[in-house]
Amino acid sequence: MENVILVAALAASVAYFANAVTTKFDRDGDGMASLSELLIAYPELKEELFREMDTDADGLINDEEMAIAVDL
Ligand SMILES: [Ca+2]
Ligand SMILES: [Ca+2]
Repeated sequence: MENVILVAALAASVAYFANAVTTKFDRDGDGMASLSELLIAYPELKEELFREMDTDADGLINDEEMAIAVDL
């Protein structure tokens, strides 16, 4: 039971961290990071890598996709 609580707390903190990261990149306030927004922070970012991060291929990195990316 304690493990379940620990995992839940861990997942919540990762989600919070990813949300903070996404918000940090977000310039237009839509809560998601576009390729151009990420390029401001990471001019070296390859479009190929962005496409890999963008698992639902909508052209934007949401919190969930950011969480997967930062967990690499
Ligand atoms: Ca945005
Ligand atoms: Ca996406």
